[in-house]
Amino acid sequence: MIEKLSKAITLMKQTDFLKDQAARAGELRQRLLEHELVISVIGQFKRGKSSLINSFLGDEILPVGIIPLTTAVTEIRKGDSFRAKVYFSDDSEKEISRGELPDYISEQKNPNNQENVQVVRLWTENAPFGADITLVDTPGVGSVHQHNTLTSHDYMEKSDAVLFILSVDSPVSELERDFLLKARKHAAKFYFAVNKIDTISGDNLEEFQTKIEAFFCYPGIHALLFYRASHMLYKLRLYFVARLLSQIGRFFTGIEIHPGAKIGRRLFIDHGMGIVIGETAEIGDNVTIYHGVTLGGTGKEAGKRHPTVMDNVTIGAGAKILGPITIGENSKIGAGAVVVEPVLPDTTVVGIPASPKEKVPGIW
Ligand SMILES: Nc1nc2c(ncn2[C@@H]2O[C@H](COP(=O)(O)OP(=O)(O)OP(=O)(O)O)[C@@H](O)[C@H]2O)c(=O)[nH]1
Ligand SMILES: [Mg+2]
Repeated sequence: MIEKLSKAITLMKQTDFLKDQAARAGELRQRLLEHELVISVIGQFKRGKSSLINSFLGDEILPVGIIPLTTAVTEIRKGDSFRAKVYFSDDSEKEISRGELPDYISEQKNPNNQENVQVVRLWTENAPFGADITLVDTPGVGSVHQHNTLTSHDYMEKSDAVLFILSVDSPVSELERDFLLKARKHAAKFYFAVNKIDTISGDNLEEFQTKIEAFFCYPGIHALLFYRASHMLYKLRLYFVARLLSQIGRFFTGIEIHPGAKIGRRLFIDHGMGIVIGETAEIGDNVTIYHGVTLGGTGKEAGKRHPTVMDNVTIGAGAKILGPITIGENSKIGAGAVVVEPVLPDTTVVGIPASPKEKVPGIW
């Protein structure tokens, strides 16, 4: 393996445009040579990252607390006995005792990392893994201290595996969602763990699991990830690659979103299968779409051929919205409706062709 990698690096170095890849392959080769595997524990502040590592080590070694706490990265390795060393940004280093650890890695003692700690390395005989593994505790993502998020992001990039910690306090926050979306090109190395399940009842735990499933397992989420990537390529005028990626997304999710479509924030696609969204379709924020929905053309128009769906619209299963018409804000389209005329804001339409329906309390 190492030999093949070395040959590939030599070849890559011969071309200018593969320089980055050659450097990355060089790092990987070094890691393989050193038998080093880096596993980082990352997550929003206060999710219990440091606590989890402590219980893994069976030792209250890392400081934990109720206000955002970890301020600098700690790399933990197996050693014969406890030893810790601080590495500063100016390349100086210092051996410290166990009692001094909080002076460098906790926000209270080292606010905003004013000590300019780059990393603290500690060796402990309690590590239940071999010397070739490094376990990394990182500062919380999204606390008021922005440097913490940046540090976690850096570590996410250089780790071989990321244990992303969630907690039952709140299902998945906007911060976590943003972090994960930005990290999606590293998705293959992510593993998830949920903390603090002792704090809620069985019923609440079930509710939490349902919410989490919706986030991680629904094809709608995956379809949107494919769409965001293909839309970016489309904007770069890489039309063929964009379409190709979109078709791969369709194959895996059963949802076809043309890379040229414009989609706002928090689109929720429930069940997903059989959804088609055309090239010139536009979707606002907080829209919900059920399976079998088409935002299509009639075949008669050129240019803008597909619908515009404004904010907060819900489109029922199997509804077909055809042509360059606008569906006004807060409207609802009944399941199976065929909509060929514009729909006013705050209106519910049903039937074929769809027409406004009186509000029925408890149903809409
Ligand atoms: N009940 C309960 N409390 C927990 C659990 N895990 C962590 N905690 C508590 O949650 C608080 C935060 O824990 P930390 O381990 O400091 O969290 P962190 O993710 O490292 O926080 P930052 O370093 O600030 O990002 C502490 O008061 C812990 O005692 C758990 O599984 N159950
Ligand atoms: Mg911590």
